[in-house]
Amino acid sequence: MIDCVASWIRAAQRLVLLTGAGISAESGVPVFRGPGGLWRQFRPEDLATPGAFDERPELVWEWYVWRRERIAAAQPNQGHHVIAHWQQTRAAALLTQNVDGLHERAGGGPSIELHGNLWRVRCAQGCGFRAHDNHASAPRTALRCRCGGWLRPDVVWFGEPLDPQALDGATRAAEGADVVLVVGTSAVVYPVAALPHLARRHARLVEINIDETALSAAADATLRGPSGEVLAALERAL
Ligand code: BV8
Ligand code: ZN
Repeated sequence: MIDCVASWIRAAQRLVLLTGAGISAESGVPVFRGPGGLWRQFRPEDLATPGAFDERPELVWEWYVWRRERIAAAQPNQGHHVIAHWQQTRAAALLTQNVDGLHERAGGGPSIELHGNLWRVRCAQGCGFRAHDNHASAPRTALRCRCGGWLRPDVVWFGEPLDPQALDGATRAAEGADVVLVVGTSAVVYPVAALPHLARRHARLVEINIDETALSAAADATLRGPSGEVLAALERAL
């Protein structure tokens, strides 16, 4: 199956990759769902919401600081590097749900970060302030904006709309793709989980995952295994 998918990639004019937390797992960054996805007794759905931040901004910041410290200690793995290589050599479009910035650190160039990036902060009161904020261990208390409001991580929480430009760009990429590789996502979070279904009308849809997911039945090919190893094997077969 590796050789077959490699032949589809070789022939692709518009290769699109959609990634989720699984691609960062081999870098030691915990995924959201399944074993290891919990922080203390909280699920991501408990903390990644505007309501949780309004009620307990310090607790939500503690979760993000814990994640930043894990991510700062992590390195992009071979899966990130293969995708970066394809962005540069095959004009591959990268759509990611990940907010860890590891794709960017792998050096492939611009991607669409559909759920934002936890290395950026923005004003929660909406004064428009937004900035990169690279220090991993932000003060244990939540950060204050110059307008007096809270600063929050510049990510999309549950119940919040995605950035319209990002979603529009990702939708056009999916609709125009001839090969879509969906890597390391449980494909349960919408509207991103709908993107592969937009593509499958006319594109080859390939799932790379260690497990069965909500998308598996719709895929033209599923490559079961750790994404870093599978992507490296595909690169060797090209
Ligand atoms: C929206 C950013 C509408 C923050 C995230 C009720 C109320 C409100 C909304 C809803 C509702 N019910 C449903 C919804 C919609 C909701 C949704 O889809 N919920 C789901 C849970 C049912 N969606 C939303 O709320 C979205 N917004 O709908 O707004 C709207 C419109 C207009 C006006 C107002 C509102 C916003 C969704 C974005 C939420 N933010 N994260 C942060 O990260 O801190 S979601 C979170 O899940 C992450 O971004 C993550 O990327 C994303 C998806 O998870 P995965 O990446 O797939 O990770 P997961 O752990 O699930 O899976 C890992 C996979 O990797 C597994 O399959 C595993 O097998 C595999 N794997 C593991 N290791 C490896 C591997 N594969 C390969 N190799 C390995 N080594
Ligand atoms: Zn402000």
